[in-house]
Amino acid sequence: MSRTTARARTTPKVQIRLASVEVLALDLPMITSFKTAHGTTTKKRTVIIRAEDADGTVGWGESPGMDLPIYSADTYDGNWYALTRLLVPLVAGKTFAGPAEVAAAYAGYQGYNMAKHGLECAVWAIASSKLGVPMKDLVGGVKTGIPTGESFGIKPTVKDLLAEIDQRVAQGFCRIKVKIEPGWDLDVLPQVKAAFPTLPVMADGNTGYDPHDSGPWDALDALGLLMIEQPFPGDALVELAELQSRLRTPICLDESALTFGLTRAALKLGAGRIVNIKPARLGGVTPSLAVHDWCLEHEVPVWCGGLLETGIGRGFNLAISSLPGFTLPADMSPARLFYAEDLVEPTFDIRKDGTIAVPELPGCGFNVDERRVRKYRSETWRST
Ligand code: OSB
Ligand code: MG
Repeated sequence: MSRTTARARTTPKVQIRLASVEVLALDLPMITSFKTAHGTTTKKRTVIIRAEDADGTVGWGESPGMDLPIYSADTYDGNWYALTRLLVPLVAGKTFAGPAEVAAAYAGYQGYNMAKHGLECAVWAIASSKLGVPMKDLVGGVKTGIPTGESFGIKPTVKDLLAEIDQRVAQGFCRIKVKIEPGWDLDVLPQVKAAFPTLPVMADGNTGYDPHDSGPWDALDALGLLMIEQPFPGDALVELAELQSRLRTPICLDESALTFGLTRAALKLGAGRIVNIKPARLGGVTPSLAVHDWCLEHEVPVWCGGLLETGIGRGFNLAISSLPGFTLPADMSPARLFYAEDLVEPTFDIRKDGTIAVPELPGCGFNVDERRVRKYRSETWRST
């Protein structure tokens, strides 16, 4: 893999005084449902953070929690609790020398990674706007377009799945990820490979398999998949390492990679050979950069996953994906594929070459449509 090193990154030094922070709970109608081994998402509740500097500069962030603590311990209600009761009260009204200092203020608190991520992003957005430098350049990004794949939920029939893949491939998506669960694997993946023989295909188990069952692994291994993402529960590192040792196909860590330290430990144990960096799961920009840098140094390929973020969250994911270690296609489906309306205007889309442009605007990368944010809001909390 590429041995290019990241463009020199110095933690941006820009004074930030968090004059006020607003936390907004949103109910976003979805136009399609998304089914994984974890369950089905039909309506997305998300938490948006609007931070304002003493000089009036505004920064936006997103904490994309789930309704239930199945993907990780992070939930929508937990995000709300952590942001309004723990994190924002700790930093509001205070002055910091840069975004990393804000993250350091609550580093002693365990968990609440997605809440931490949204707040850190809002502060990075302020730093980016004050400096007039896009996020991509602040984090040392080098790419201008991110090759993007599509993640396909579990469908009623294989025929439905194949028809949907066909559509997406025509739109430019350059890799497909098929969600699997026991009973939706060996009848599905061979047909997908046969129908799209030259397209990179991967499977995502979302922790849905019991490590003590024999599983579909040997048959899936013979298909030449790009990778198999998180077949076993997040903490089943020993079992993941045993499986990886007998497969040719790389295992990719998602639910296991909860912090920088745990990700490193899992890789050293051989529990996987690829990391899905989801900045929200890892707890922010700072830990995501740490995982990226370590993986680049140790030649572990990484790629950027998603949590069905709106354009606000996707803007940061795109900026982080522009780092040189991100050598595999991202899960970065345009918000128009699952939301009636995005929260940014214009929204982003895939280009004919299968990439999404890395935003060049300072802040979250896109123009936030504040009217829409308020239209979908169910609750607001303000620091002052
Ligand atoms: O495992 O990657 C996952 C969405 C919710 C929870 C877990 C996952 C996903 C996705 C979505 O696959 C990908 C996206 O945001 O486009
Ligand atoms: Mg996954």
